[in-house]
Amino acid sequence: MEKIKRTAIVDLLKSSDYGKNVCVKGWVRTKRGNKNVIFIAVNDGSTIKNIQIVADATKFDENLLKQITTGSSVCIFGVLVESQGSGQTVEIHASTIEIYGTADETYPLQKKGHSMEFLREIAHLRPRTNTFGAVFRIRHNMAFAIHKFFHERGFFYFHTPIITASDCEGAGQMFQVTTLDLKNIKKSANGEVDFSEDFYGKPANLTVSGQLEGELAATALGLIYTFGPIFRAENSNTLRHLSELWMIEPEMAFYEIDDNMQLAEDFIKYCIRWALDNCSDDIKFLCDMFDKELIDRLNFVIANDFVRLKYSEGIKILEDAVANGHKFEFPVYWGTDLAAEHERFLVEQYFKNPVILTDYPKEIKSFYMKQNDDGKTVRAMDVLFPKIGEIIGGSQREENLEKLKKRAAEMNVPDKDIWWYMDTRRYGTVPHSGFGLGFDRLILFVTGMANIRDVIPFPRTPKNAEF
Ligand code: AMO
Repeated sequence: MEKIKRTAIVDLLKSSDYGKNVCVKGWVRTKRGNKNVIFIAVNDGSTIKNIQIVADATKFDENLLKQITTGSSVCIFGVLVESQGSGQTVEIHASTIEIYGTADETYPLQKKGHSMEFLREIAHLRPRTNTFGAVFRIRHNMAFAIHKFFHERGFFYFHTPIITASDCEGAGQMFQVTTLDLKNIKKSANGEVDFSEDFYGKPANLTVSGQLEGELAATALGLIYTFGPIFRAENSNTLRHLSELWMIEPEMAFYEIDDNMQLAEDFIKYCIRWALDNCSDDIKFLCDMFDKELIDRLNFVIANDFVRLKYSEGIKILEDAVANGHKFEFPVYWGTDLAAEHERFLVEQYFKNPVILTDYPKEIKSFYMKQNDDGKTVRAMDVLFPKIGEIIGGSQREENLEKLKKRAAEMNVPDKDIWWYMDTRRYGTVPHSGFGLGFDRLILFVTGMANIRDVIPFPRTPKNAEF
């Protein structure tokens, strides 16, 4: 007999080929029944839904049936049948059952309703839960939507390096990469480490951003984006910070700040629309389980224009709130870097809408941002989101070589580290802009999860690099 190939459960559940012989492979979620009939719920990860297997208990070996426990893996052949029970349209009446691997009572995912903290301790197994299956399927779909969005608009995916010898982005502390023997470091007479012996012959780090190299590409290919892991060694133990995160950084020649803002808004809305259209089962599950307002919030963001506001106007609103008795933990004044509580006040209480805040004081932003004529502010833009705070940071770039050099010197960025970056301004400089979207924060928003550690398979945070 010709061997029947396995069909994914997502496809079986859509099928109406009643009477067809099919094969399903997956992991047992639950088993119930009596001495005559057994019902087994099997999941193979292709969808949040299980398929129900119905087995005539009298036709199978008792020992085999005993081994079908939660967590065990099975290969089942049977006939696809229209289901009589509620909750599913089809089921499989089993003819043969093979056990690939058993799972005994020590399998940690026996009961329903584990805490998120407990599941983080077993991050190697948590993808087998409904919640994490949903989150990681959505994560995949978001990555796909991102490539699709940029590809459709003529952007090129450009690979920027993960190891870098320059430390000029100033976005956060860096992880050093070295092959030096840490137990036996050679030092010069003045106590400095001799990096000539190190792998690259000089200090090297994991990158905090692909932007600077992205600008090299944009000033050649026009429209590019990067999408990869970046690393920040800040000691931030919050619900929104990772030390290893994924970032998307588009960079566009001939774009000014308004074009940059429009792209950022279109981009986020496209991704959210994609999630609603293509991950509806998973989003509905997360909405029902964790965050009843999730779907409404996603639809709201798509339907409404983001507010565009200058930093100075934002400060004014916050100062007025303080004058009217609103209490913030951190002080509000022109020149301060906004804290999450300030950003969330603007977004969640004042405008009740995503906000793009622009034209920040130059002192709190990077050297490469385009300087405004007022001499005080730069053409920066941060996109602030409900529940998340800052989801995007970006700017129009300073394209004038002399102005850029002056600002780099003021901010102590050594010329020897960025001579290659300066060449973009030296030869055929153009107005250009870009931004960085935190992929994990986007997933946080789209899934409605509360903690960024629960939207990346294996989170890296201070004192935590298990698995
Ligand atoms: P920035 O430093 O603002 O921009 O970062 C861009 C976005 O990345 C996300 N993000 C983080 N997410 C989780 N954990 C972290 N530790 C973390 N740090 C940043 C946020 C943030 O908005 N190259 C510039 C942008 C530019 O001007 O193009 C950059 O790196 O969502």
